Amino acid sequence: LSQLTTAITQLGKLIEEARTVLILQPEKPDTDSLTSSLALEQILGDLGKEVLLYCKDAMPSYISYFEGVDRVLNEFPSHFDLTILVDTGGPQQVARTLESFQGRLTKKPFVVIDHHPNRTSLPFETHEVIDATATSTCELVLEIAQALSWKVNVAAANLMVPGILSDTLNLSVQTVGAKQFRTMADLIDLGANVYESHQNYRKTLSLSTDLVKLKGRLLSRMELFEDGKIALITVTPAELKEYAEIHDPSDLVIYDLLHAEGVNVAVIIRHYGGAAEKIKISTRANIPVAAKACAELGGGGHDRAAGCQVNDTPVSEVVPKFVTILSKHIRDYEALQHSQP
Ligand SMILES: [Mn+2]
Repeated sequence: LSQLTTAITQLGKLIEEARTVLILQPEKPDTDSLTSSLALEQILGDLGKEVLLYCKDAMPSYISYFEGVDRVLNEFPSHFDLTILVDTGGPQQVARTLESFQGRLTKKPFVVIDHHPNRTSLPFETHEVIDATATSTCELVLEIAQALSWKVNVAAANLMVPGILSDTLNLSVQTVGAKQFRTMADLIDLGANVYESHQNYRKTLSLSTDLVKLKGRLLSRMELFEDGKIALITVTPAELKEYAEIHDPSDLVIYDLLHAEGVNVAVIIRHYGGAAEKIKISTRANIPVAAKACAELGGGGHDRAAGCQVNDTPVSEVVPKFVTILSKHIRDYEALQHSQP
């Protein structure tokens, strides 16, 4: 507790001394990184600060419905007194950002506000405001605002709700406890409309009839391996050419595979083709085998969500090769479960 309290107090002083604050998001931004940035923009704006938002990558379309998304600059600002990096677990999530701007960023105080439990520090001096028990950066932002008696306006409260809902899968993950429900209750007291937040999200899930048809075609090609524990779909170069820019075909079906009875691992093979025969593999798993399997082909990720890329190998060889690797890890995991009392 005391370390976080001290860090928050120091953050308060740094903010007091700054006139212009740059809020930086990780590459591959998500709902929590964007909404925590926009909420901080509101809160610091009310404190009289000039707030600039930057992200090295463009905001993906699935989060572009938030008001203020257009204020995230795609050009690095020339002047700021302080940087706050949000929702970033380590330097690999800002590798390209640091490659371009580390020299300019490190001339001024650099704050990290984050909640990832497995963190790697950045390769320069930072003021870390970390709460690994927070389930989202938005939750931590409210904690900070309350500790420093910063005013949280209705817009800020409305922005923090979707950040929390998205990182906790609608308050349904194991790490959610009374604290997260209290945070939500506090946000409602501050004027947030939770129903509207769900409605806005549900609107983003609607698909064009064309994509519904693609989804049907992809699902009808599902292949099963390893006694039905692995479900796999290959997306063709023609389908990727037509749809990859509109909607990731993998996102369209991967959870349907994972939710099929008996399936432990869902695999989407994106076959881009071309001269290099580029193939990208995405896996989602109910058991912790995804990262281990993908690592064998030079990829990585999390226990239950990982990916890898293979070049110069025909898809007809890649599929059985990856299925064999995955099957071995599934059996290893099952053997381990059976050996435990
Ligand atoms: Mn987060």
